[in-house]
Amino acid sequence: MKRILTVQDISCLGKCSITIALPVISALGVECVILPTAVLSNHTLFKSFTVKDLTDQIEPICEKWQDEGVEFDAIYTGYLGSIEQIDMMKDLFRKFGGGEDKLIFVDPVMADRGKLYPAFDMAYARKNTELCSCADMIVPNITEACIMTDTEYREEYDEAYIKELLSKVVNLGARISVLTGISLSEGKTGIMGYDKKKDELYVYQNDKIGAMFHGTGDLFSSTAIGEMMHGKDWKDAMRIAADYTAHTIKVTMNDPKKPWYGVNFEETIPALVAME
Ligand code: PXL
Repeated sequence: MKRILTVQDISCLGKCSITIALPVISALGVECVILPTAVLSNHTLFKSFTVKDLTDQIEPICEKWQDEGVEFDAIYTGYLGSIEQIDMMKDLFRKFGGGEDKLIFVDPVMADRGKLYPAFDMAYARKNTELCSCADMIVPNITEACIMTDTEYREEYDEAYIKELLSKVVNLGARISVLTGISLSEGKTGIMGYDKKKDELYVYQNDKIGAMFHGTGDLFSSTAIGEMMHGKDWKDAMRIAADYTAHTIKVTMNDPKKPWYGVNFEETIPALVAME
């Protein structure tokens, strides 16, 4: 069985980061080891939140794992709490992420819809950009890609704008760069990615469902990495993750009692498992 280490916060309420990664990756039949960066009462898009920072736990936890000689097939980082934690990730990649067959997957979670998340500033964003340069694969959304490449964020854009943005993101250094949440025609949404080593461009679009929910980026990334651990190539993994995320948004919208803060992924996990 493959083993992933995911490093993100625990938002106790809110259906994001670890509370999505752990169930989704486990359901895909992949062991998911967690390294929580902080415990929050709820994610930061609620009107207020508590945070208990766990930075001082990262090194001692990693030391124990080193003593045990544990290895990971992939390291997946998501929402991190601070600049200091980003620096620690570089060390963690060196300790546990070396070797040709290991995948370092960075989702530079920090912004959406043209804005940084409430807990972050530009100094954090610059550090996050550095972390992307240490990864094998990165999956920024348009806002994150714009921030990382000093590009003007646009609500309305064409394919040329996305291609240009992707080429700038590719220059950050990861082998595979994927832009998420891109719409190349009316009523469509999906991804555009590029594998530098294979010189391979991949575009996938499915129907856009007219609603945005929190946590869908985490759902996409967790599904994609879980699928890649099953030996799916990155393009198939992206397509499955995009389809599953869209399906989950659709199902959530049909629920009159849906919570405002996240998607009903619990309801769609059986469909994901059946897609295997
Ligand atoms: O889904 C991204 C995410 C993860 N963790 C926390 C967040 C957010 C988005 O706002 O606030 C704590």
